[in-house]
Amino acid sequence: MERRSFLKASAALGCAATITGCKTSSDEPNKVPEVPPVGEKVDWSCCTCNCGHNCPLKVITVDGKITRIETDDVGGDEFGTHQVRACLKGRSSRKKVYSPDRLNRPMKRVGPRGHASSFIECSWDEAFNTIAENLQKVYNEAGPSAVYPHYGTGRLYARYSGGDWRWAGQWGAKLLCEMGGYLSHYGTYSSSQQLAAMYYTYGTITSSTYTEMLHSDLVVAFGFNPAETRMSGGGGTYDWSTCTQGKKVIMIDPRYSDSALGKEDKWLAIRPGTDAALCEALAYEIIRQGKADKAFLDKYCIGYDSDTLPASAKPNSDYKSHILGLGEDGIAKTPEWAAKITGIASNEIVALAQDLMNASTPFICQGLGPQRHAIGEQTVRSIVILPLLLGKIGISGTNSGIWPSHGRSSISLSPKGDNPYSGSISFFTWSDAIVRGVDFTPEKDGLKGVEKLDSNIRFIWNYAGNALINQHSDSFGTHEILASREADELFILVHDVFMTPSAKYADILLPDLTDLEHTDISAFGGTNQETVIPMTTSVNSPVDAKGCFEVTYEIAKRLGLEGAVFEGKNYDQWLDELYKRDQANNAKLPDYKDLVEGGLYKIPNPDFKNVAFSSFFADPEANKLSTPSGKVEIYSETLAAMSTQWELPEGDLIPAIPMYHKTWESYEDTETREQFPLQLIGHHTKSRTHSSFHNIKWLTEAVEDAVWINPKDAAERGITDGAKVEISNDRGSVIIAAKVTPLIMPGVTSLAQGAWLNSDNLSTKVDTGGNVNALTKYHPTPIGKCNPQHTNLVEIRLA
Ligand SMILES: Nc1nc2c(c(=O)[nH]1)N[C@H]1C(S)=C(S)[C@@H](COP(=O)(O)OP(=O)(O)OC[C@H]3O[C@@H](n4cnc5c(=O)[nH]c(N)nc54)[C@H](O)[C@@H]3O)O[C@H]1N2
Ligand SMILES: Nc1nc2c(c(=O)[nH]1)N[C@H]1C(S)=C(S)[C@@H](COP(=O)(O)OP(=O)(O)OC[C@H]3O[C@@H](n4cnc5c(=O)[nH]c(N)nc54)[C@H](O)[C@@H]3O)O[C@H]1N2
Ligand SMILES: [Mo]
Repeated sequence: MERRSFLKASAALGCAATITGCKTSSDEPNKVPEVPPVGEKVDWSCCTCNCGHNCPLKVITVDGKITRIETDDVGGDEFGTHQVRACLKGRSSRKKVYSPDRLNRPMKRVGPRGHASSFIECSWDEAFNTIAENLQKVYNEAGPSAVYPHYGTGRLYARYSGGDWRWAGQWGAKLLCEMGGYLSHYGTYSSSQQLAAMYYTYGTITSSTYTEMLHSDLVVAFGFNPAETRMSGGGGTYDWSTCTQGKKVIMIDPRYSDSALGKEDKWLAIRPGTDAALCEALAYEIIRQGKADKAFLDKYCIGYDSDTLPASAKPNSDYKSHILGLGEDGIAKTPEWAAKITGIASNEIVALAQDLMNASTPFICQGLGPQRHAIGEQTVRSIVILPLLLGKIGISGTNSGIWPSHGRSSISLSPKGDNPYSGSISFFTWSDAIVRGVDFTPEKDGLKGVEKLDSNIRFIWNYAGNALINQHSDSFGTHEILASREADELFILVHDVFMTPSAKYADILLPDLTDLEHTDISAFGGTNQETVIPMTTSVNSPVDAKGCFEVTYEIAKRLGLEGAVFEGKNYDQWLDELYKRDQANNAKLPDYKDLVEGGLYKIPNPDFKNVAFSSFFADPEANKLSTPSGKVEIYSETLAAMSTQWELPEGDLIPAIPMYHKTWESYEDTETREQFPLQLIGHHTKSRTHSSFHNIKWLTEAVEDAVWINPKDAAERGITDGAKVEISNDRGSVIIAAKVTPLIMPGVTSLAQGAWLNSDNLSTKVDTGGNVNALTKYHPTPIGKCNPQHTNLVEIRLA
C-alpha cells in the first residue's frame, strides 16, 4: 500500500465555531510549524464514527508514533469552500489509539457474561477456529434465521474497510451470504419512526437542503439540534448557523440546546412526546381562521376532509373533522386543549400559528429526538402535515418537515453480497428474537420477508457496535437475556477496540485496528462541496489487532469460503477496484495515486440543492408518489387496515390519520406519574458520539456527565447543583451528579445517552456509569417497531 511520504507546509489552526475546532489541551501545540520537523510523516485519515459527518484528520507521526492530530487546512472560511474542521472528538483520536483500555489481544470468555474479568487471552488461531466452528454449527443446526449481524455504527464512514451499520462490517455479511444467508434487519436506532411515518405519508423520504433556509422567512424547528449533533466544522452546525442568519427562528424543545443559543427568536419548551398535540392545535387555528389551503390539499392529498376521504373510511374519520372535534373522540383540538398537554401557553400556540400563516416560505423541520418516543411515528406525521395545510411545500424556502439534507458522497460501500435469506426483523427487536424469534409474526412483531422464522437468534456478529447492551433499551433486562445463555445456545462475536459494556458479553472478543491504522477512502458530502479523504497510515499499531477484512478472511478460510468471498483479491486490490468503480460513477474523482499524493480532494458543488418533493408538487400527475393513491396520504388506507389486522399491546394504536395519543409513561400517564413523576429523555451530547469517545478523559472533562433537572424540581427534592442523585424507575437506577439548570423545563429531565454502563452491580440493577438505558423500556413503537428511548418516567432523589 502506497503511503504518503511528502511533507507539506500547513496553515495555522483556527476555530470554525465555538464548539468546533478549538484545541483541547495544553499538550497540543497552538500552531502548526510552517516547515514540519525532519522525520515527521503526514497522512490523512478520517473520523468514521456515526455523528452524521466524517471529518478529515491530519495525522502526524514520527517513527510510526502519532505526535499530533491536525485537521482540514485546505480551502478557507468561505461557505462552500470552507474547511471541514473536525470537532474535539475527531481531534482526540490519538488518545483512542494509545488508550490504556485498548484491546490488545484476542480473548475468549471463561466466566459469566457481562464482566471484564471473565476473559483470558487466546491466540488468533484459536479465536478464528472457535468462531468458524460455532458459525458452522449454528448453520447446520438452525439455518440462516439464527445468524444475526448486529447493528453497529462505530466505523460507519470507513467505506471499504468495514463501514455501514448493520452488516458485520460489510465483509462479514459477504461471508454469511456464502454460508446460506442471515437474518437481516430493517431500520435504524436513529430515524426509523421518521422513516415509517414518511413511508406511509409520502411513500418515500426526502427533505430540502439546509441552503433552502436562505430563501425562507421563518424557520420552525422541533427537537432539532445540529449544533450538538452535527458538530463537524463542514457540516450541519455550520450550515445551520450560516443559513439561519437574519431569519426568524422558533425552537421547540424541552431543552434549550446549543442550536438555540443566541439564534432563536423564541424557545418554546415542550413536554416530551407531545409535539403532535401542539401540531393539532396549530392545525385548529389554521383551519379556524380559514387559512388551510383547501384547493392545495384537494389536489395533492388524501383525507384532509370528507371530499378526499377514501370510500373505505368511516364518516368523519378525516383530518379536519378530527381537529375540529367532529371525529371519534369528539374533542376540538384547541390551543387551550393542547396547552394542558404540551406545557406551552395557549397564547404562544396561537402566536406560532399566526407566524406560520404569515410566512410566505416557512421552513419546518425536526430532529430525530421527537420521534424517538413511544408513538414517535405520530409525531413525525403530525409535523409533516403543517406545510401541507399551509400549501407551502415544494417551493424554494420550504421543507417537508423533517431533518434537512446536505450533499452526497461519491464513495460507496464495499459489497455485502446478495443475501439468499429473505427474512428481516426491525433493528430494535433482536433481543426479543433471541428469546422468541420462532414466535415472531408479521402482524405482531413486524417480521418481513417470511411468515415465520425457523429459529431464535443463536449467533451474533457484533462489529463496531455497543448496542448489545449500552445503546439498546433496558440494559438490565437485556443483560438477563444475554447472561442466561451459554455459547452453545447463543454465540456472540464482538470485534471492537475497547472493553466496552457490550464487549463483556462476547464469547470471542477480537481487537480491531482504529481508523488511524487503516488504509481506506472516505468522503464527506457536505453542503456545496464534497471532501474526498484518502486514508493512509504510517502508524505502527501499539496492539496486536486485525481489521474487519482480515478477520473475515481468516474465518472464511477455515470454512473453505475465502475464494468465494474475496474472489482472489487482497485488500489493496479490492481498494483499487472499488475506487475505480466509484470513479466510473463520478468523473471528478482523480486517479488513486494522484488522490493519495495530493491529500484531501475537494469537489465544489455550489449548485447542489434539493427542494423537498418539488417535482411532485410541480406536476402531481406526471410525478405520482409511490403511495397506493399516488398522493400524499393524510388518511392512509394501509394504516387503517393495519390498525385492525396487527396485534398491538393494550394502549398502543395505529391511527389512519396523524394524531396525538396518550401513551405509556407519557406526561398524561398520571397513574405511573404518581410514583415516577418526572419525564426523562437522553439527548445526544457534545462529548461523545453515542458511547464512542466516552472513555477519552479530555472529552468527559469538557462536558460533565450529569442529569439535567430544573431548579424547581431540584428544590422540591433538596437537590443542589453537582449533588449525587439516584434516578430510578421499575427497570433500574442510575447514580450520577445533578446539573440543576433552567435550560430544561420543569417536570422534564435529561441524561445524555451513551455513557458506559458500569456493570459491577448488574444483579442489583444499579448503574454508576450514567447510562440512560438502565432506565429505558423495551417496547417497540406501533408501526415501525422502533426504539422509544426518550419516553421514560422516573423519580430522582439525593443518593
Ligand atoms: N437511550 C438512548 N439510546 C440510544 C439513543 C438515544 O437517543 N437514547 N440513540 C440511538 C442511536 S440514534 C444510535 S445510532 C445508536 C448507536 O449505537 P452504536 O452503533 O452501538 O454506536 P456507539 O455507541 O458509538 O458504538 C460504537 C462502537 O464501535 C466501537 N468502535 C469505535 N471505533 C472502532 C473501530 O475502529 N473498530 C471497531 N471494531 N470498533 C470501534 C466503539 O468502541 C463502540 O463500542 O444508539 C442508540 N441508543
Ligand atoms: N455529538 C454527537 N453528535 C451526534 C450523535 C451523538 O451521540 N453525539 N449521534 C448521532 C446520531 S447516530 C444521530 S441519530 C443524531 C441524533 O440526533 P437527534 O435524535 O436529533 O438527537 P437528540 O438529542 O436525541 O434529540 C434532538 C433534540 O430533541 C429534543 N427532544 C427530545 N424529545 C423531544 C420531544 O418529544 N419533542 C421535542 N420537540 N424535542 C424533543 C432533545 O432535547 C434534543 O435537543 O445525532 C448524531 N450526532
Ligand atoms: Mo443514530
